[in-house]
Amino acid sequence: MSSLGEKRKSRTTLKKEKNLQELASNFMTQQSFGVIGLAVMGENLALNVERNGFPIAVYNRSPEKTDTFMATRACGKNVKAAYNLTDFVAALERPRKILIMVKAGAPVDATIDQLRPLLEEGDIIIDGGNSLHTDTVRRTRDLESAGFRFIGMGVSGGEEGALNGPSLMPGGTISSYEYLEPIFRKIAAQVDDGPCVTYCGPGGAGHYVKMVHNGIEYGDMQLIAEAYDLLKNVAGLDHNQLHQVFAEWNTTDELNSFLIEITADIFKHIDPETNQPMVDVILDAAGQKGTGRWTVETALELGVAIPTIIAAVNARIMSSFKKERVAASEILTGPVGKYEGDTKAFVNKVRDALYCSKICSYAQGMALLATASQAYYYNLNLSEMARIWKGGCIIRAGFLGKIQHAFIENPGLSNLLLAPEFKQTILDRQMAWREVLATAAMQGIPVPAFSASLDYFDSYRRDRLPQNLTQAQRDYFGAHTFERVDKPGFFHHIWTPLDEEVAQTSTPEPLQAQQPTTPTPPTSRV
Ligand code: NBP
Repeated sequence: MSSLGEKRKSRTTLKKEKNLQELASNFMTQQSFGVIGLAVMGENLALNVERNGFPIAVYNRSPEKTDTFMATRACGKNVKAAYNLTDFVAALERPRKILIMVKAGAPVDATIDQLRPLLEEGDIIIDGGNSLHTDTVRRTRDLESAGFRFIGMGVSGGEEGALNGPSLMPGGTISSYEYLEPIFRKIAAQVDDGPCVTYCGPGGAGHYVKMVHNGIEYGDMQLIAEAYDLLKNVAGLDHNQLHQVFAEWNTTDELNSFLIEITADIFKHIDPETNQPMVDVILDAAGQKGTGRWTVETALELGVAIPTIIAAVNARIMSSFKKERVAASEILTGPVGKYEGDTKAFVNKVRDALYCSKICSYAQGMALLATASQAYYYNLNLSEMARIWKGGCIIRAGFLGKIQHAFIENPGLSNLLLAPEFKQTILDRQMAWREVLATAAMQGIPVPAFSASLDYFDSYRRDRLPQNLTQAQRDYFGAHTFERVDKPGFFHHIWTPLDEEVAQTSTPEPLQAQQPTTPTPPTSRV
């Protein structure tokens, strides 16, 4: 009896001791990755990292969010919650790897300022939000000069991508990236030729690439919206037919993409309150901020033409004047005639116009990346940029494989429109594209992004544009000088008697009509 009792006792004691050991080891074990910010992106990325075998620690400014996360989605997972940054930092193994997923701007600086005194040399901070690339350059300089490591990383894919595999666009010091690469490669979306992550370049390269990605996303969304407008208001398709057309387009090599797929799905949704198609009860006023506007600003600064993306940002701005537009619609009339053409043929022409416009939009985005790469010494690999956008992100599309291929074939390609497959596609379809725009104009349907794309194509392909007249005007009113088609140098023409008077009284060297002047680049004098 006594030996059985002892056995029983020792078994119970052993179990208790084991539990205590587990508890103690759990307490002592440090987590391999930390996430700050448990909103949509942080929460899902945290779960993605944990699912891929990296125990995580989490912290959010408001403790309620942490409580909810721990009680629901993190329940039973290898996640440690911290309610202050000291505990959060203490929970992480060294060198600490901390992903900040808070609202871009001042909250990122505030978080870094609070973290800094708690960190040690070599610890790595990753800013995964949509930060402005110049902020990333500043933060990299500040943190790396103090012995910390910093990675500015664009993340795309929304809630679902963050959880199941986003497209990751990291930039910063290469050695810091290499340290994190095994984690990034595991959590990124996986496509046929690898995970959707690559080192973009130094400093703000990752956030720059993400910003341009978002600019392209603006362009794609506007082009799809214009196609919808034409199909609905010119071809007269109802929401079921719209669903069918977009679903069919999504099966094609050219248009197969996440955005076309969700567009097809959107038309199936019915508003439970009114029984109307959901899309018809949504207010037609879109916001624009951050990355879309920044893409336009940087393109203007670098002198890169991105008319389709600018048109997309403008279209959102115009849409936001809802009240004013409603009032104007009572006063400013336009064509009211019904479209008399073949509807089926028109739908196919809209598809062609959409694809040609999309090629032009991506040509602009890639040209912007190429110029920024030179200006900021990013050394971007454009085929890799296209590759990492093939999965996980909002602009993921079959067509990105063609762009990847075009830049593999010719890494120095000056414009995507010159790549053989894109050139031929546009040459084959341009008449359909032009017809769609002509119909839109005659029907009074605004198609700013379709038009901007065609203008881009026509401007790019013409050997002579009317800016000879612009140069003449600039020289006329401001003596800005011009270059000639037949000899090098900068010239000024005597356009008016006043010009002549000025030329004669100027000392010591009066400007003569068509005399070469100091070669100042004309663009700097606009
Ligand atoms: P939000 O951009 O909505 O930011 C909310 C988070 O920021 C919360 O955790 C909030 O804490 C925290 N926060 C704020 Br607001 N001010 C703070 C401060 N001063 N100090 C510390 N924390 C602060 O979150 P999100 O939508 O998950 O996006 C995170 C980042 O990822 C953003 O830069 C966003 O642009 C980018 N992004 C978002 C998406 C998307 O689909 N949502 C996609 C790709 C990239 P609290 O709970 O205490 O208020």
